[in-house]
Amino acid sequence: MAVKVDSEYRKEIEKARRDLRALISSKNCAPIMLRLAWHDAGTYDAKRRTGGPNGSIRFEEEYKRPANLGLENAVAICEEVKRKHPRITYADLYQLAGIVAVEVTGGPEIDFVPGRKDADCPDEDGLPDANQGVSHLKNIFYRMGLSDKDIVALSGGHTLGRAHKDRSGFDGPWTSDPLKFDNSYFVELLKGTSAGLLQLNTDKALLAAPEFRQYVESYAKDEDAYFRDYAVSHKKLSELGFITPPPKVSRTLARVLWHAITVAVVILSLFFAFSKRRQNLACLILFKTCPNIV
Ligand code: TBV
Repeated sequence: MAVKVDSEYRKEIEKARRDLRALISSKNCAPIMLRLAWHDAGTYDAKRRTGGPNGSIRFEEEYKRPANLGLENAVAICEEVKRKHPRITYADLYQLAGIVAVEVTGGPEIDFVPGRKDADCPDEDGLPDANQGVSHLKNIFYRMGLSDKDIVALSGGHTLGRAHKDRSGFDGPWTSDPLKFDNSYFVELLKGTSAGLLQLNTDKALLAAPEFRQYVESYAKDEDAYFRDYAVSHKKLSELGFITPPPKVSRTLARVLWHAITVAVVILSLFFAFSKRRQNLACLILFKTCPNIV
């Protein structure tokens, strides 16, 4: 299910993208915008087909939950953009904000497909708990239909931002440059806590399980590989439960193919009708239908 995306809607999206770039850069709020996009999407349940990126975090009941403390500010910042572009759904707006946050801090470009529908009530709770380890992390992400690779790639989102004592109770950033999106989260994670940077239980879990650790090691070595995988995982996260309309190219292709088939059928039937053995019959039909032709 999706909202109708016409050319006007696409234009509004591009204008909102520009507004978000300027707003996020001037307010230095990329980290909380990325967290907003993640917390709106991260409630998805693939089996029950509930939750997901549906704008439900705009409801007070949802943003006031302990796991979402601080996101009220991000919701308010997005409201400025919503006022200027009221047709854009909250669901699209929050995911666009997350993508722009990654882009303006130097991260990879992430493909954005518009058309998400807004929920009309809050989602059930369902985000992970920072104090738990490997199996909890897996349960939460598998419920969303995401993989071990997605878990590690998305965890690298902690390259941005910091924890706040008055929100989560934790304190400090994961990297030394929390406004730059790079692979330093993985580099720091492998170094351990000696540098005084933050590592939660869920961060450390990525070192404990070999199926996670292989990605941590490869991302720490190769930022390009990290960016490629991150862009894929982030797109998945931003589209959980959202049936994306087929891309424009394939719609055009389908139309061309349809015309080609029609033309082929007409040519073939003409060929059939005028082939030697049926010539008489064909002439007869032609004569009967339009006698003045001969
Ligand atoms: C902040 C932990 C993106 N994440 C953040 C905080 C904590 C966690 C600090 C909140 C605060 O005090 O302000 C405690 N968030 C978690 C944990 C989970 C979680 C343990 C469960 C798995 N985080 C994240 C993903 C993404 C983020 C998948 C984005 C793709 N989170 C994020 C940013 C910030 C936090 C950018 O969860 C900084 C915000 C899987 C700021 O600076 O205000 C990595 C993973 O969901 C843990």
